[in-house]
Amino acid sequence: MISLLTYLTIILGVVAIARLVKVYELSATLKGTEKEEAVSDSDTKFNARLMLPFLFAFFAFCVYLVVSYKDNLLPESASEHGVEIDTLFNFNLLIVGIVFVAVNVVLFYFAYKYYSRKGVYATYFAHSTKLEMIWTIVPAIFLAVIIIYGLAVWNKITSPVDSNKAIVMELFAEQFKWTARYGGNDNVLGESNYKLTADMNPLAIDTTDKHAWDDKIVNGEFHIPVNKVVLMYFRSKDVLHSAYMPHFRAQMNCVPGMRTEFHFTPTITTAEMKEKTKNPDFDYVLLCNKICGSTHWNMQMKIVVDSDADYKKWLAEQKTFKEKSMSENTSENKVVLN
Ligand SMILES: [Cu+2]
Repeated sequence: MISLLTYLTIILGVVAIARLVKVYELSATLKGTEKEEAVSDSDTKFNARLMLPFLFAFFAFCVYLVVSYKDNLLPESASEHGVEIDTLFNFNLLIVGIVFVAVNVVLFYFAYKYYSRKGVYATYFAHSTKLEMIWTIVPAIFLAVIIIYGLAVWNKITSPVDSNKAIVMELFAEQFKWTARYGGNDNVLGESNYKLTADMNPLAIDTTDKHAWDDKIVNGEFHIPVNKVVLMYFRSKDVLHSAYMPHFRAQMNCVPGMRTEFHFTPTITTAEMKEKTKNPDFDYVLLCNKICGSTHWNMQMKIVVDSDADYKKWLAEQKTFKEKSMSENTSENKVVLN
């Protein structure tokens, strides 16, 4: 019923506007002020002059937006490749910024300078090869630079890493929490398979794989050492999630049924960052960056970047998969480890 009324209102509104235009045209014909005279020369000139203040107001507004929202941009990068990503973004922003300013200045200045005057006509030409060449080749060069530079950075960031030289770990996503798993003493993650998902085995770990037994399983917060390559694998139990670690400029989708990966090197410890930001409450954070359900907004985990010694100490205190399975499972539905 409401939608029918809405349609009727719109249709009647259009009819009313059409009738009003007709009335205006008729009255103009009767007064003999048809066509060009409908907009006087002084009106045109006034509009042309408004273009310049509008241009300045527009740029002033842009500057105001940048200044007032700049604190909401990404915080300082705390990973090796993050610095390169920031440089790449700033380079892109610079090029786009220059074009943005140039185009708008020319747009409004021309509208101001070349307003319609009686007896003055624009030069007409059908084709200019030179002009076509300029506006094809110049943007092509800039786009090529942006794309080649971007690809080079991306290839560097995603190039394979030797897992023997990295801390191997996994982030497991489910509605609505994260679980971290470390390779343990052998630094190898036990095999997993989504088909093994069960109440007593929520991470779907293959309990027959001996590599899994010493894996460390952690909730609430996870630690990583500074200046070491961290090789992360990502899995999901239910729907698409995305592991987002803004300070490390790292984000990777967690896809049900498959395993994704990313590696990075943290460069600033949590303690150093607390000092740098003069914020004693500062913490690195892992967020979910795919809207995955009702409490997606609170799907997060604290990350602590430690010195190597502190990291090892913390990890030694964490329970292994085997210990956890033994202590948490009741006798009748125990995960069988053999
Ligand atoms: Cu999520």
